[in-house]
Amino acid sequence: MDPANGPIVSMLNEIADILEITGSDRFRPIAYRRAARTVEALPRPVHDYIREGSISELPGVGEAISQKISEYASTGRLEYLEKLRSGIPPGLLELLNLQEVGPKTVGRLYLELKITSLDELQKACEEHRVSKLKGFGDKTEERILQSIAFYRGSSKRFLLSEGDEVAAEMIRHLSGQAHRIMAAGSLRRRRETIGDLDIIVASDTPESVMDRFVTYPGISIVYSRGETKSSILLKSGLQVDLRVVEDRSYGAALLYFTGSKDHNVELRNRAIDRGLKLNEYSLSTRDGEKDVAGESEEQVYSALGLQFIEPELREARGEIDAASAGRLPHLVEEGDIRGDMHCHTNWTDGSSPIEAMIEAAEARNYSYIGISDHSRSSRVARGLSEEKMERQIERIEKINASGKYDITVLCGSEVDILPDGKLDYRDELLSRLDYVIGSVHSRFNMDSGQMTERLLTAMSDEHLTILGHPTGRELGRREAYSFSTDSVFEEARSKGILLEINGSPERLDLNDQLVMEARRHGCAFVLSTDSHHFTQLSNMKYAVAMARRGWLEAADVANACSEPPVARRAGRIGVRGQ
Ligand code: DGT
Ligand code: CA
Ligand code: CA
Ligand code: ZN
Repeated sequence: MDPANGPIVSMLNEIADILEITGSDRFRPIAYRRAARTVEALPRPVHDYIREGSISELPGVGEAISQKISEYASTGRLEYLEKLRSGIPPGLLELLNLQEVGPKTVGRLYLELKITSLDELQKACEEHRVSKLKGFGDKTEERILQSIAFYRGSSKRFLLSEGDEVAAEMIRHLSGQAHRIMAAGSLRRRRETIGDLDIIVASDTPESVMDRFVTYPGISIVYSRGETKSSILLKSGLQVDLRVVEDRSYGAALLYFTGSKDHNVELRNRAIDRGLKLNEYSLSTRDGEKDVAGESEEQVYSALGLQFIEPELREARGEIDAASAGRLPHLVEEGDIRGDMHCHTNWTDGSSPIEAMIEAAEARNYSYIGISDHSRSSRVARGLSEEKMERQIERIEKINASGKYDITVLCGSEVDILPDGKLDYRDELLSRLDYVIGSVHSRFNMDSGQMTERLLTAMSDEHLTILGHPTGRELGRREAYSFSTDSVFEEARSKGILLEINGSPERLDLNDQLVMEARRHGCAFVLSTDSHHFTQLSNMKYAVAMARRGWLEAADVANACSEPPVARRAGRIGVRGQ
């Protein structure tokens, strides 16, 4: 999505939510959601379409909605929405953040139990008033309570992708005042979520940097404003810490504020062992008289007798010993990736046509792209019937034969792993596909034994190429389902089934910890985006981030090879150990 369109999409969805909560109309919410999807898929800012006068011609955006978009785009507010908001208690909308609760449920909780906030909902569940409602039961009540706790616990951290957006804007905002500038902290280490943002600036005029910092748009509170150190809270709830240092300390400061804390502790001890002192200003002699290094991180690591350690590895997981022995892995890079194997199109729940996905893959200089729409049981995702799947295979054969594109287009499918472990298409159809991603999209709450059986059954199907988003977790929304990673990773290794590292920002699945665990089993991986729009192919960087944090090299990654990972059984996957 074009970032400028984000607020408009939220605005349209909020209107739909409120209309649905109040139940005043059945069709208007659908219209607003459709318009939101249209705006989300626009390649350019909405302002351009308003200027060109083409806004009301977009699919699903009629006269009434286009007027609202224009009002919001030009004034930053919408009278209609403010009126809607004032008609319901303000706490109701927060309930929509709960995984178990949609707008219709919120409406019923409000009308039938007078529930207007998270606290009241929790109380009502604890007093078993919710399970008395028609269509609700003890189980639902239990699940609502769990999602309240989960939401409360997780809402304090931000997605890495959200941090990236703010960091990029902040760097743009400050760059006129800085010699050098970088986001440090967990963001630079590419952790899956970030607690706050840490920005390091090298400048001779710290005062002007601070002046500029506190004019950042979207500030809610200025916590502190000092000579070299300031902190703000943004309206989104994200805190930003800023440090300004001299050029000669930039590397030492970057190192210190990139962390992790445990990595820093090990580095400082190593400095002490060598009669040196390391802090955020420099690496110096013990008495602090003479600086040994400080301008760059490379200098500091080298003066400590270490290879340069990539930020993603700085988690005190053995990287300092490895760097000392000259045995750090040569981490996989985004530029190593030759193709994306997990892409949805407007044949199912994606919003771009096949051709747009291919062109986006070409623009990334890939050698191949795999189309993997949903299978028939994924009803919400408009999964393809067997007939439609066959038509898509033919369509992609035609596209390849046309010679219109330089890259190879593969026809795969993201096939549901059904509750009994069977794959969602008949064998004959599966064998016509170039490859099969098997994913769990239903019945997440099985116990660990059942879920392990389910996955192992799916993996015993010779058509399965890739295990998709293997744990099913969605950050801040749904926890991983439980299964024996030992059994599943062992089976993946022995059968040569690839484990997906899904780079969709709210999935990041496998995450870094599980990547490490699977790597120890000797598994091979595929890095993909699960794109539902052609712009999302750029999420590959998040899959790469998890891979790097899991110490993977290009040789561990099937789609870092020029041959696409398709013919698993024929042993053509060019991956280490296969
Ligand atoms: P976060 O924000 O929770 O996602 O995680 P970080 O790693 O960004 O942590 P943060 O923002 O508290 O601090 C940034 C870095 O500054 C941290 O990774 C290491 C360094 N740092 C902060 N406090 C300390 C400390 O007390 N001792 C040491 N050695 N380093 C610290
Ligand atoms: Ca931080
Ligand atoms: Ca911080
Ligand atoms: Zn999926």
